[in-house]
Amino acid sequence: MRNVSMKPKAPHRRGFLSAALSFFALSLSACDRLSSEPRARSVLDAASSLSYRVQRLLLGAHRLAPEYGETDISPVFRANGSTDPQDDEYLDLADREFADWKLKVDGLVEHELSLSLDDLRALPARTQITRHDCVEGWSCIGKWTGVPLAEILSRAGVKSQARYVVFHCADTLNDGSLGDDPESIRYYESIDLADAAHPQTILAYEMNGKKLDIAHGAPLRLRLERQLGYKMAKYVMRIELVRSFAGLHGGKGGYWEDRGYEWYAGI
Ligand SMILES: Nc1nc2c(c(=O)[nH]1)N[C@H]1C(S)=C(S)[C@@H](COP(=O)(O)O)O[C@H]1N2
Ligand SMILES: [Mo]
Repeated sequence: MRNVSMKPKAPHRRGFLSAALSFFALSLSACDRLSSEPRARSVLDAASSLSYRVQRLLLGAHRLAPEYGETDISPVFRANGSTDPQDDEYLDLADREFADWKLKVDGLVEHELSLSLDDLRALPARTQITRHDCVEGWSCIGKWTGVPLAEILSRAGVKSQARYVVFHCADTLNDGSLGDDPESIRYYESIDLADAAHPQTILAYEMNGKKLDIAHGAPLRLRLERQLGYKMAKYVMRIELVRSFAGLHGGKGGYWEDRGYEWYAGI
């Protein structure tokens, strides 16, 4: 499925730089503060800080994931985790083809946002063909189109106290992998501001040239190309800027992190 002789396409650095320069500068300074600040350090220490810090150092915060060509796209892109959410709110939105859906952006921002799919489509878009790696050991190559997260955050205005971006999803994950887990909570994830500012971090509304389908996270899902699949929240409803994710459910920053997976799932 993976064509190893294929050369990654040239990255679109310039577009990103002009679009997100100010936000980028902010996130770099946030990064510096992060490494010197004891409280943030202790959260990182609990969440695999070694691999996080080593990867950041060796690979650089802004290294691009490889991009592929149209012929590399997997004929079938496996869907995983929630693939057909049965939550009432989600079913109502899906019934009307997400015409009433709005992405909320709140928390430590200057301006709260509420964006429809049309609003998102009117923003600058990025298309990327990338390989998705699931922690379970499978990979697929797909083409994703969406809005760079940096575009949204620069419109919301990230307050200086913010350190992380939390994604709140519509689905209660029930794939049987947790047995009879009495906890019925919706999927959630978090990333830092350096990853939020990365050019390949997009909120995708299209997959392989078509409207994103329900199995793969309609109407909007995160693509975070340098980390494993579980970081890439599907069915995103709300984006919250926070100082710390210690108060979010189990305190490890994500649904699977709270069940033992690493917070920084670099590949
Ligand atoms: N909201 C939500 N996002 C999610 C999941 C999920 O169950 N719910 N599963 C994760 C996992 S483990 C993977 S591998 C990818 C799967 O994305 P796909 O269905 O498009 O292959 O979504 C991730 N994001
Ligand atoms: Mo996964």
